[in-house]
Amino acid sequence: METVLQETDSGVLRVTLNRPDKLNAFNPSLHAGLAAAMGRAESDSSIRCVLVTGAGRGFCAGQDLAERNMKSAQAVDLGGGLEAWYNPLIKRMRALEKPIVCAVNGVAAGAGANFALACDIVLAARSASFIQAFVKIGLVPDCGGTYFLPRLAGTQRAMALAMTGERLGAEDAERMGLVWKVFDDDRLMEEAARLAKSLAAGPTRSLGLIKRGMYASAGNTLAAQLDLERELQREVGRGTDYREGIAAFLEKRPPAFKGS
Ligand code: T3D
Repeated sequence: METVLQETDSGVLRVTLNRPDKLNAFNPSLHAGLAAAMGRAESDSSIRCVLVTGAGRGFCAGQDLAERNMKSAQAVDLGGGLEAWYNPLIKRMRALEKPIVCAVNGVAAGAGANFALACDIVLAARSASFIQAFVKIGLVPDCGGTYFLPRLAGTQRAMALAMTGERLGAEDAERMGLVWKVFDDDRLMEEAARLAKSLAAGPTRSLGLIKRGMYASAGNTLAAQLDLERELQREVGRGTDYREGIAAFLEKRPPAFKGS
């Protein structure tokens, strides 16, 4: 069975984590499948948006803990797994200059929660939840959790979520800014597909550079950010989608963006 499913439709690459009996926990096969999907999203210009979700009742329960069953007293190097799999995944997601929509269909725990937060727009089913489960097994948040959480929710909430490992319901996650919108469970995928399709029909270069600008701001001064905006605007201003946007406005018709 494929542990990561890839389907394309109308410029959207839908990526489904597919180990439902293990709540889509990360194992080497799932990591390899995600790396392949990222490679496709990076190299195929017909893909203009990525939509990530999970099969079954969970989104992703983080690291597959059965793979960490210690049989000896020998020390383990968990940094190796982060270096090999998780860190490159998160870096590639943030560097991809195309939108990534995440549809959190159920529980998102540990690395699964932070993998969701690494996406650009996060939607959640009303029954979904987020758990910074790391502390319950004596670990610290990874997959960018210590970066995303304080920035999205503020240090106080980030600290409490990480230190208690408390389950956060979708509506509270929305209130805290971890999630863009919550939908009734039976509407989540329809709404996520609608959003992804509309982004895929958008001005892809502009969306990609919006992403670059927004994510650069965390480490920039206002002056540096203004300089960056000037350069990004210069670049999109040379694009055909900008010309099309202006023409469509003046002709009072919807724009037909080509993504360039
Ligand atoms: O090791 C490194 O590389 C370091 C990096 C670590 C990154 C991390 O992600 S650490 C955090 C790992 N994740 C967790 O600690 C979460 C563990 N799971 C849970 O706490 C619960 O399963 C949930 C709260 C997520 C959901 O609870 P519930 O009651 O809805 O479901 P369940 O019955 O616990 O799970 C259903 C099945 O999925 C069950 O299998 P079974 O008994 O039916 O065969 C369960 O064992 C399995 N499962 C759930 N999470 C994991 C898992 N199997 C392996 N690894 C999991 N993480």
